[in-house]
Amino acid sequence: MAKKSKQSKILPIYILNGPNLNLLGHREPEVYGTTTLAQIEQMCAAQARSHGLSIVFHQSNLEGEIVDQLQEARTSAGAVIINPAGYGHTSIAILDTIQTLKVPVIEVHLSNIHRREPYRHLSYVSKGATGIVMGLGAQGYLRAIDAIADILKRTK
Ligand code: CA2
Repeated sequence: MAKKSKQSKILPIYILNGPNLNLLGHREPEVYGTTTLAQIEQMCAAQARSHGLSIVFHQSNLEGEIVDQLQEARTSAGAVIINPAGYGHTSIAILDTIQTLKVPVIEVHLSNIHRREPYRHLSYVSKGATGIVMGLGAQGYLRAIDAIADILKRTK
């Protein structure tokens, strides 16, 4: 009789992006760079593939939609990367949902929020994050994927 395989399916990394990140590469390149969100998605897919992983990539301007995507991640994601954008500084609802997750969560910001206006220095999301990458531009997403690959390898 064939042995039952113990190999479990590796769930995708959910990469969630908050409000206005759909404008990346088109406005304020001096602050956020010239890479578009579509290019970041492609770069993330390639980086995940290099680690044998896959991604589900979303952007939303709506807080409730991000909460819904995080709730979906509870059962469908192996890890989460989130750039909450402006909601990081305001949304206890997004933090509450992140705190229900049992998988690694990496918060990403393109800019170093501590070098910017004081109202950007607090991120509620950070309280629920496993780790944070900021100030590295679009490369920050790739470093977050590397960190997740490393965490998943060590906790397998
Ligand atoms: O540095 C980051 O990644 C931020 O999360 C970006 C947010 C900002 O509110 C956070 O403080 C830091 C803003 C995203 C808006 O992106 C734009 C892109 C192009 C043009 C205008 C906004």
